[in-house]
Amino acid sequence: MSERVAEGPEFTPWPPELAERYRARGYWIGRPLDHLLRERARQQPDAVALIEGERCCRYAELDRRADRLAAALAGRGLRAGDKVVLQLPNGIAFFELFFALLRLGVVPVLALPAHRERELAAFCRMTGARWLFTAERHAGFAHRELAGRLQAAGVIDRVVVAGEGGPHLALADLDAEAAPLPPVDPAGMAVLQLSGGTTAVPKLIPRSHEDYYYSVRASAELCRLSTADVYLAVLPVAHNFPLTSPGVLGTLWAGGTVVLAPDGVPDRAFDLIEAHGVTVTALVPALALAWLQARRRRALGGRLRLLQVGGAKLDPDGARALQAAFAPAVLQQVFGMAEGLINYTRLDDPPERIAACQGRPLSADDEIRIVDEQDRPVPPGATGLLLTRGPYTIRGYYRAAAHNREAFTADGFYRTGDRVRLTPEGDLVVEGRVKEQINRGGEKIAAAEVEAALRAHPQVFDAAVVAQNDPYLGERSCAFVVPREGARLDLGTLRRFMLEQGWAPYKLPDRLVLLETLPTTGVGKIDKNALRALLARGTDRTG
Ligand code: AMP
Ligand code: DBH
Repeated sequence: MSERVAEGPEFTPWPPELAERYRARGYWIGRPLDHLLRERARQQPDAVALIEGERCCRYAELDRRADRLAAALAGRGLRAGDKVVLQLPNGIAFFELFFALLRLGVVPVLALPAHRERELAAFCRMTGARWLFTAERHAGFAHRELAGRLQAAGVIDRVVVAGEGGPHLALADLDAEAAPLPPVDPAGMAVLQLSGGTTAVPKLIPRSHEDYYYSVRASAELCRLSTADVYLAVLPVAHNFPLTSPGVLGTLWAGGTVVLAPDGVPDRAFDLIEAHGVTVTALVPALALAWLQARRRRALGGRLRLLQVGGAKLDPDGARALQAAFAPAVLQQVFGMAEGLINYTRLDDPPERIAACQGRPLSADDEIRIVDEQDRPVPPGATGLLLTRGPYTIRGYYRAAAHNREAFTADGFYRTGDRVRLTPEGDLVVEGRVKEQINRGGEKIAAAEVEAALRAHPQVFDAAVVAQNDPYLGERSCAFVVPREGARLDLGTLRRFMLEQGWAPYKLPDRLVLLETLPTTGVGKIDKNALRALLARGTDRTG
């Protein structure tokens, strides 16, 4: 396995002949991503762009604030090409900073609010980031104190806090006269997205201005977003789905209004849908099922027209129940990845078609191949591994040359690790996965990362983590642990250990099975199929 950190190029460009095609077809328009805000601020300065609680921010205000913030950050030494870590919950501050950084050509790593010192430190180590933009508190967690610890440990130099800064800079105090900035290269990196990952060291996804911009525009067109639309963001906006599919950025491109909610708790979300005339929102299946329960006990007024569900597999029965409960809103299945490719069911597809598949590629130039283990195409309709390349799918992870040789084919197709089949109508159905990952209600967990975290415990001899089916989350994580001689281990101990070690809470195992040895395959690798079979049989000893 390839676990060396920080070797290889930051960004792998597309080959010139493909880049030329993507330009000729109008996908790449040679504009930096912040152009979408600039244009709208010029066309409709007084329209409301963002709403957070009682606060609202108009297009011109957001545009001006981003310029002033960019000037202030430049004044404090941030320069084009620098990397920073952006970790903010859903709110106006996220987008002020997001656009300010884009304008400077500073590349944010889009951390999730759930990330803790382990993840944040890894992002800094991999990118050389010295700045962290974070919240004071969010969802009961003191982010500002965590930032202080990272600073004391020398992981970062500068902290900017949205809220009371305490010993750090407060975002509100960063303000300077807007000044002209050097132009940003549209072919260069705009953001570093996070991969759900399969390796012990997380992988970062470099998205260029023009490829990201294209996926946003094409997604907004596919969903027919207009100035009349109001998008409700309940998933964390750093995530590719609510950010770009078409998400917040697609809504801003179309000149609509975005309502930023701290979470997706059904009653609060339903109130927002009614109060703001929300037309579009995006959920993961687990949250969609919670909304379904809520919908059965309360009415929902308003003008919701599009309910997107993605990030993990939505089963056909769940899809049909959502269609019935939220009619006349149209259900849309979205099967996407931060690496690029996004599949959507179309708004006009018959309801049964929408319920039965995960959509089809966004772009006419998304190339897909469904292959067997030897990369040979499977017969039509058969299940195989999904490979893809196209105008908004990366050609390489950030500084991960060795891993890239495994994750991409020689001709540049990304190995998604998803098992899919193609229906006669040309839709994709997700049938499973070969990558060693747990998809916990849409939150992806790399098994290798958790295994390494567990092996660090002094009483753990060895560990293997697999997914177990869960009626609510889709999957949950189950850790098989071989304790050292005489050790006494239980789930609570290991969960506390991982928290103390600074891991994001969603990565803690949901279940523990203690074994005397881990089963191995003929070549001596841990046999995860045997572990999954053990779970299926239910003959284990659980802690
Ligand atoms: P990431 O690479 O972390 O952005 O996660 C993308 C992965 O999430 C995909 O490769 C799929 O494994 C999974 N995924 C996303 N959307 C869906 C969906 N609608 N149905 C099934 N799996 C999905
Ligand atoms: O799961 C994902 O990563 C995802 C799902 C839907 C995604 O990145 C997207 C849409 O853009």
